[in-house]
Amino acid sequence: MQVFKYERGKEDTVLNKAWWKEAVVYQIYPRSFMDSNGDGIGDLNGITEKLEYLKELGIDVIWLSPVYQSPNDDNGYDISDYQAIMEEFGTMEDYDRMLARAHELGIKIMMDLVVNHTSDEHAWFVESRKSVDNPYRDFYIWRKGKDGKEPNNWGSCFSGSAWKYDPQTDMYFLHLFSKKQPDLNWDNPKVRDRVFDMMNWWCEKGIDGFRMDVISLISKPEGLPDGVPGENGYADSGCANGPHVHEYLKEMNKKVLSHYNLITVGEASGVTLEEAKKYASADGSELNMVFQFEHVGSGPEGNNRFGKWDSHKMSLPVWKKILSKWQTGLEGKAWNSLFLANHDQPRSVSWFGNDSAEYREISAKMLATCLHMMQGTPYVYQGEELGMCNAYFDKLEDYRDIESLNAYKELTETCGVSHEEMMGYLKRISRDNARTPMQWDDSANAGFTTGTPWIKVNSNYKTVNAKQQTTDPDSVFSYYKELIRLRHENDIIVYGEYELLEPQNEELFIYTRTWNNEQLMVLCNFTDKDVVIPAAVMAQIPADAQILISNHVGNLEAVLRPYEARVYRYNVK
Ligand code: TEU
Ligand code: CA
Repeated sequence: MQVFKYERGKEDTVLNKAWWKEAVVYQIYPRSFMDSNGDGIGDLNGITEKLEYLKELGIDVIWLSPVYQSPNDDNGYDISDYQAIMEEFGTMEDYDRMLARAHELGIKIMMDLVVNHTSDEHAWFVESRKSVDNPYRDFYIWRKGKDGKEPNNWGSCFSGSAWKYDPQTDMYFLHLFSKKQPDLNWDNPKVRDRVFDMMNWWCEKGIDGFRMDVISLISKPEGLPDGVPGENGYADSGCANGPHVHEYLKEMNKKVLSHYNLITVGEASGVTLEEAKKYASADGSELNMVFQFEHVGSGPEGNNRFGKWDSHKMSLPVWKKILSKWQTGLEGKAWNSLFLANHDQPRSVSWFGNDSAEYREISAKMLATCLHMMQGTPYVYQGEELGMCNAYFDKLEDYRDIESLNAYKELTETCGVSHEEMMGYLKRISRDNARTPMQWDDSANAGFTTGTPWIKVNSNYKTVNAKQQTTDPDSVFSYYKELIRLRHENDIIVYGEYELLEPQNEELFIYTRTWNNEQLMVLCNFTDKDVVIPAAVMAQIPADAQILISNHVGNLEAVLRPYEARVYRYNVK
């Protein structure tokens, strides 16, 4: 296994350095990564086949979306056995082989830990629903109905009520996600112990970390009170950052995490800066870092009538303000994770950049520069390093995602949204945009499968694919490779202090990073026009400054070309 600087016990405590701060993570969504046996579904042997590709890219850690046994109501985020592999993905032997090969190549594996809920087919839930005095009854959250209706007005993240009636015992169980994802009762110490045992089992196997699914939701508010209902009649559960969440994470840290040298990241929708300082405190008592989602939402000006189904785009000043708040707010106190995309978001180049033939590549490189030069641990989502785009499916039948399909039904049937409007939302923000198969080459199905893929391949795979890009020094792939190399070689990119310049500028994102007596000036043009760099900024760049990286050749001194990104490096006193 690759040895990192600052392994456990060898951390540079004075400077607060850690290997996971210096690492770059790559997220794999296994179902869509590589199919090794022609059934149209990506699998573990497919991942093993492609590890060399990731080695070439230079990443340190893979975040593996769930590969556990699952009936796939939510593509593996509904787990029926935490210690078994999903049949479609392979066997535990395949898993062990993948892990061993990754370690040989110096790549670490971070598992997706989905423990806010299980599948309703998990043995615990099968028992739990049998009777009110079953030993597993209190593993889940059961309540009596109120006046023949649900126990409260909480809505599920996947439409409809967050409660499902179970005739067996004439009671309802809570499911913040789909009906097949009942929420675990974290207030029950037995639940916590079973989860911690399972985590220790994976750690003993030699895995290197956990990405914790909706970990901010595990502690439910006392008395499960009604919330303020929205347009569809349901309220937000208000479970984010619940009363005991930090207590439970400290317990997890004590009983599991602190015994191993792990990378840990909590998915924390609804997290505030103050809360993040607790989850990801530099004192190491909970997790290494969290994912916050403020910068990938529709922003304070979005109308939020239908939750995420809103195509408002934040203005650049608002977006910069949010990202900068997280940069400076956590400085020295906690640690950021940096991402623009994942399996729940649209493709970054389609949402934040410009995916037209003319600007796709250069804007993808600009976005990468803007993100990877910040302080935090960067996450690359599969295909992002190729500049893969949204699927833009025209037909509802092409969508697979439970969130998209349920929302289509609810919004068109009960909220008065037209078919056309909803199809527009789906094209922009359906999770399936990120879930089309990885584009390996220009052969049939982009080289992902020899069979029929479980979801359609993006029609642009003949021009956008890994085979073409790995050999092209000017490709988006090669650019990512360079960004990753630079981060590994320059402490300033990892640890430098961040400062935003020109906050009101509507076209340019400009910031500095300062470390010891060096500074980086990061300049990004978010428009398809030439933009003049403000004179005050130019004045700060000394004549002998070097260009560390740029996505444009033949830079003009005081002008940024459409989607140009340029990073200067120079000494400061
Ligand atoms: O997502 C958590 C989450 O908050 C989602 O509801 C998110 O807001 C939504 O997908 C955005 O459209 C995690 C996983 O990342 C997601 O894939 C799962 O479906 C979900 O938890 C349930 O496990
Ligand atoms: Ca397969």
